[in-house]
Amino acid sequence: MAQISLSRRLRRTPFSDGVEAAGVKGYTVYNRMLLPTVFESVEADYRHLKSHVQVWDVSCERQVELRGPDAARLMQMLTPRDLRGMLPGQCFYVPIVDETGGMLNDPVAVKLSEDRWWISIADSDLLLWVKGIANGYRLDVLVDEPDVSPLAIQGPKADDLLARVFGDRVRDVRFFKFDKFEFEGRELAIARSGYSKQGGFEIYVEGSDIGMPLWNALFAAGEDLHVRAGCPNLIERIEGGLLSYGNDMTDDNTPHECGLGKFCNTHTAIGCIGRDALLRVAKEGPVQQIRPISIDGDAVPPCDRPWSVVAGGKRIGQITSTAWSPDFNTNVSIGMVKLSHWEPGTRIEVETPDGMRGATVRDKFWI
Ligand code: THG
Repeated sequence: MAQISLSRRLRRTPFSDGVEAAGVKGYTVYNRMLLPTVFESVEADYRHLKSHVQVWDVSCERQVELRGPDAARLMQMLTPRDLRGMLPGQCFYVPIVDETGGMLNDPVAVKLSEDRWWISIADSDLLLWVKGIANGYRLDVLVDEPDVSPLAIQGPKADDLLARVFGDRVRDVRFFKFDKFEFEGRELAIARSGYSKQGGFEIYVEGSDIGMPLWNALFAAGEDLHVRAGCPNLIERIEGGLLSYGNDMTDDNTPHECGLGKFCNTHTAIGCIGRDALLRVAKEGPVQQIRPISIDGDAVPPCDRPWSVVAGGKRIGQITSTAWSPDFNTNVSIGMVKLSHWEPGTRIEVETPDGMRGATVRDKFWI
């Protein structure tokens, strides 16, 4: 394989020195930043994630900060999720939509205070959209990208590792809430969240200068817990049904097509820019939707472009993510399927690069 050429445009992270020393074998580019994809092998990393604890450099989950009297108003303009009940110290998974109801991003919103928010973004240029709205509506709010880099601690031993570095109080942080903890004289927000179903935390590392000191402290404290460098794992995230913006959905899809209707309160999300468009489409209901799909046979190749899904000679959808699952002994997949074929148990065919394969629509993801 050809190499990727590094330059200023492809940003390193505060933890890149640690990631390289840990022997990273593969990177992807996410928000114009390096995101590790493999350390030992995708399958070995998966086994380790499910057994021990990993430290993930997810700096590429950049923050869009909203600060000022109109911060809460601006945040509600971006999403059909009703934010009125959200308190400081909470995190919300929020679909972000444009004026047509199309998905622009699927970030985690972090409410620091009434007038200070972070939007922890997936891979799209959300900062530009948010700045455009703030300026176009003449809102009293500052919008920028702060020097904040998330470091995820994921796996069954995540509580034990973080308790050693930040104290036992970290065990009390509840799912999708955060609290502040001190490291080298700095107050850091630590949330119980992360892009795996194995449990764990995300540390919002404020100030690049403490990146490597924190990285080193975690590895020194966790030697006997078998702590390793890791990264979002393709197999585990498909088993868990965690969506990937740009892969599983784009701005052509509504949140309802993505199965994110449970994170929308379109009727009461007054001010949301996509509200009218979403009210129109929600009335009819989506005609295609994301589904877990199991592809028959042995391991299929990586899915680097959508694979057509067919039934009765007609195209009825596409597969956008797939991986061989050792735990479930099948190719776990995420696809978008038309209404006529989305019932659980429906048999379909997938055009893989290796030829046609039978597949089954499932009722739920694997974990
Ligand atoms: N953490 C943070 N920022 C992120 C991600 C993250 N930004 C990029 C990307 N990931 C955004 N996408 C997601 C997708 C899924 C989840 C979070 C961000 C997620 N979903 C849970 C689920 O579906 O089970 C829980 C949702 C809920 O119940 O609220 O965690 O991972 N900081």
